[in-house]
Amino acid sequence: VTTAKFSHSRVQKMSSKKDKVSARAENNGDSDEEASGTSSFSIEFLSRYLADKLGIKGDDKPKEKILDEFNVDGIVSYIKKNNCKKIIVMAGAGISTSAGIPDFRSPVSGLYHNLQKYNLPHPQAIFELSFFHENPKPFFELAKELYPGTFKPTICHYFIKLLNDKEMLLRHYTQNIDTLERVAGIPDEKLVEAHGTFNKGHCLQCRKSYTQTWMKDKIFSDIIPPICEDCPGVVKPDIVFFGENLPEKFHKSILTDFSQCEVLIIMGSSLTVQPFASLIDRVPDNCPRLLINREKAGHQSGLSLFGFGGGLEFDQEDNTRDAYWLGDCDDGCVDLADKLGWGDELRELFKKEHERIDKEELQEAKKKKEAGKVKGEKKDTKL
Ligand code: CNA
Repeated sequence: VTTAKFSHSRVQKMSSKKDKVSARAENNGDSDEEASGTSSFSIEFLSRYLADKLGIKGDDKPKEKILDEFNVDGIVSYIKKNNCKKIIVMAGAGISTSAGIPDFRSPVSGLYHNLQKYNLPHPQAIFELSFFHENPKPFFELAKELYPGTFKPTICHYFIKLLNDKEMLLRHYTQNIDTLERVAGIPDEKLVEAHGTFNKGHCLQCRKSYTQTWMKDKIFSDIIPPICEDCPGVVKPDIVFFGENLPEKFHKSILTDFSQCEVLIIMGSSLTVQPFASLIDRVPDNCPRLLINREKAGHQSGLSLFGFGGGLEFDQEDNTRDAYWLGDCDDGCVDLADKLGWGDELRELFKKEHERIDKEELQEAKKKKEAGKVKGEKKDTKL
């Protein structure tokens, strides 16, 4: 049960490096919120375990069929029939790859396959706090390459924005740190950035807070690592590294959101990072779940790995509520939107927003160029 601590870890690591992961989590000084999140998770975990072991799993009644069809059509017809207004979206790096940001684990294009130049002991080290303390440079060099502000949101981001505009979004839980949800206009109160964000940063020693602009200036001026103005500490963006606690908002929100979820949509995630991956097991038993991804994922959740059931059931004979759509997230979202009757609206929003962003970038570049010219002219006159 101790392995179910709510710090950032990976399923595969939990068995092989079980003790190390628990020890790291325990050393992190859990907040009250985290403690409450942890205990509710542990209770859920224990109750399933006991129910299984004591054979009180429920009666043998056949499970109620929730979806007419186990595909996008089945999900859309469920949403329409039940007028669903409490949809939760869970997302991973796959919703941003079409914007040009690599994910972690895709073969060839994934980040983990392209980190040789940083000379790391192992690929995940770049996001491990212990390694960061030893050598923060690789992380900042990578951050420079992937810095938010250089990319535009995808169709998928605007699909989630439209869900919200139509008052159908209960919450969007993202593992992404690229801030593209914010750029797409998903409001802060509907957004849970489970693995933190580049939006703000803190000094690791004195905790002084820094803005994204301050960090960006330093990183792009090659002042790597950025050093605190008040002490010799390194300033790290508020993204959650392996071994760090997840944000308070995550722990608070999951306690109330998932029990009222009407439909869960999971997009672009391998569902291997815990505790995020196990959230799929927190929705009610009769809540339909749709996975939109290039590959099947989530059919082995945290609980099912321990042999306690759980995970997406689309491959099981007695599946009543789970569906998947295999392919690119953007295509999956367009299909969903078309079937919900707002495909054209989605295409229009995407086009309009991208035009707006392009225009703003052009104006920004023009301003910078003019400012550079003025500086140059001043220099010339001095000379
Ligand atoms: P992952 O483990 O790399 O998995 C990505 C999943 O998405 C895989 O199953 C891919 O097959 C799938 N995929 C990739 N591209 C597409 C696409 N266009 N359409 C459909 N499916 C696609 O990433 P996870 O998000 O599951 O792992 C969580 C990590 C990744 C978090 O800690 C993140 O912080 C981290 N991450 C975030 C970003 C970002 O912010 N954009 C980028 C890279 C990694």
